[in-house]
Amino acid sequence: MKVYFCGSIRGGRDDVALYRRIVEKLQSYGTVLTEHVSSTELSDRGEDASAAGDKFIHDRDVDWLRQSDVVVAEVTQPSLGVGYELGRVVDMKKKTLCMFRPLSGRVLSAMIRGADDGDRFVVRDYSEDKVENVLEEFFNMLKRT
Ligand code: 6IA
Repeated sequence: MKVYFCGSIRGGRDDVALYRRIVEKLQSYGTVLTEHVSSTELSDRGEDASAAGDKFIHDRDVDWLRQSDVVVAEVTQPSLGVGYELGRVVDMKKKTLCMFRPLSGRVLSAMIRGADDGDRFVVRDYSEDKVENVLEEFFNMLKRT
């Protein structure tokens, strides 16, 4: 199974330790195409991108999105890139889990919360200590469908 993980990069790297935990858990279910999103070496300036270029990153990521079987996004830290990826994914009709932490004090964008259709695109509120449980529930549900 190919899993595409979305998390904020230039939107801010506050949650990178949590992204790391999510990616580690996801690796027990399949290949994570976007492991670099959880890299602590990648800063919010994205300097490392200069060699590759933004067009390369965009085109490669959209291609990976197309190839993926499942998409998991941590959406607490607002990110234009993550929002864009989720919009594309809705059109691709992929199974998608968006994970949001209300304890952050933020309120999730209506365009993400409102896209929940209870089937293909689901939004789950969770707290940091439950991150592995949320992923287990989602992948167990996938096995049943
Ligand atoms: O707007 P943001 O930068 O917060 O968008 C983050 C989202 O866009 C992530 O879920 C990624 O999938 C994607 N994305 C944004 N920037 C990059 C990137 N930068 N590399 C890969 N995916 C990205 C440079 C990385 C470097 C190792 C070449």
